[in-house]
Amino acid sequence: VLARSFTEPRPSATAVDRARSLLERALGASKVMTDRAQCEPFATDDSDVIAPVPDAVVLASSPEDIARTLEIAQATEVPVTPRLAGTGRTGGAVPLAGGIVLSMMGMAKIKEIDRGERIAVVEPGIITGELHEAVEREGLFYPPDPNSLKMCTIGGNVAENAGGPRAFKYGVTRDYVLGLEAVLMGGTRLRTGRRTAKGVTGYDVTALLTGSEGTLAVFSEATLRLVPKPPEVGTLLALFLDVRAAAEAVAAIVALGLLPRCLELLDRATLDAVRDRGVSVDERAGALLIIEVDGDAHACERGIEQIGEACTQAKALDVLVAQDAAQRARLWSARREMSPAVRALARRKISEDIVVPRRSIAPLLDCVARTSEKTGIRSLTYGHAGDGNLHVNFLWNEPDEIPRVEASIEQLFRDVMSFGGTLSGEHGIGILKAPYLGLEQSDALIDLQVRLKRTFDPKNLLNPGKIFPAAGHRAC
Ligand code: LAC
Ligand code: ZN
Repeated sequence: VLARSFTEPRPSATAVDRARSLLERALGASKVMTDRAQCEPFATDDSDVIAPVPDAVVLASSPEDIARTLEIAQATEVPVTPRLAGTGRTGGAVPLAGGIVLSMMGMAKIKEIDRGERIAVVEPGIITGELHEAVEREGLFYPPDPNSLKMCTIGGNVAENAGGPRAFKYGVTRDYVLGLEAVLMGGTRLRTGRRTAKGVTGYDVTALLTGSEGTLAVFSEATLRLVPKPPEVGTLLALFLDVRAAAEAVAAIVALGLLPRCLELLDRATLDAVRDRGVSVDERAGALLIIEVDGDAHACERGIEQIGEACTQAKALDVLVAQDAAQRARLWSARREMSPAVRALARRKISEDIVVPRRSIAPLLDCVARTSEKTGIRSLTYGHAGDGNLHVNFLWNEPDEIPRVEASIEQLFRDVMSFGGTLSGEHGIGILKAPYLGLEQSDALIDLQVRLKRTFDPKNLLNPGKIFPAAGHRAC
């Protein structure tokens, strides 16, 4: 009841019946679920958005299954929503119009790891953390590391252009997608991109599809760029009196041209939540940075030294260096405890993923504090400070607080815009941010994207209701 529900126009009962029987005939009954109880888990994802229960769930195990499903969806005019692990934060995988959910979780193979060319060819359902382990066994490295990496999949990461702590040094998913095998509405299969180190042929359709949030095409395969595995990793934890001091340290580290692979910030409220979970953090600390460097032993040592120096100059209360892997794991415990710690604070939370220029981190956090004071909605912030990418979380308990949560979110986005920032650094727009797209993008730019969407999906059947603000689809 506390979650927010949204809907899009539903397909007719006749269209649904036709689609179900065509799908069963084309794919076999074992790959098509139509039982309401079986379909119910596919109505939500990690965003807490509640959508209608889909009319059918297709469990694809091949590109042909995807193509047939998209052909039938087009012919019967039944909407279709692609889905993988459902770990998304903005409702990208929820079927706002009911219809068909198309799951690629059954396509989870690593088809190839080419050490010489440093590429991996994978199916969309491979778990990101499993890909990490497989390529690292070969001395290679796939940097994008969303914090849900034990559950989320490469297909979902590509659809959302996911990031993670290591994005500060290494960039996000899009920086590693060389090519895709994609299936279009109607069932056309095509390959985009390349498997060579360089290549500029034609428009960069691979980049367009990456981050298209399941609205343009469905992926059946991805060709990923890998890098050599860094031989050593060093981790530091720096404690500060407040976020202003921590933000100054972030600015100093960036200005010195130091390039740690992670530069993570936790604010006071987040630290308190972590302390509540029994993780001991120096009581004086009102902010904390987790900083990680990688490279050869010499580079790590030098990086740790320089970063430690920069933190001390920025008035760090304490700088701790992990001496071994076990200590390193302990230092990360504060970061890992975060999501359960924050979830325990209230019955509902929403985690935004705004980005501001790094110099605006402290002023933005002042704005957030003022907004919380005004609306009475509790907030806390942590995130990828090196990128200026912050997870501002709003927490609430009762449905009657939702209008004030909405007001807090809108104020946050307006403040972010005033600093020259962006609405989303890694979670996408989905449904939750669609009403605010116009705060950042001009009508002309939104219109261009809507026309692109129409080119790919003229009947608006592929993941309808996402990204673009549409009148009347918002109901709390
Ligand atoms: C994180 C997710 C919320 O960084 O993006 O923890
Ligand atoms: Zn994040």
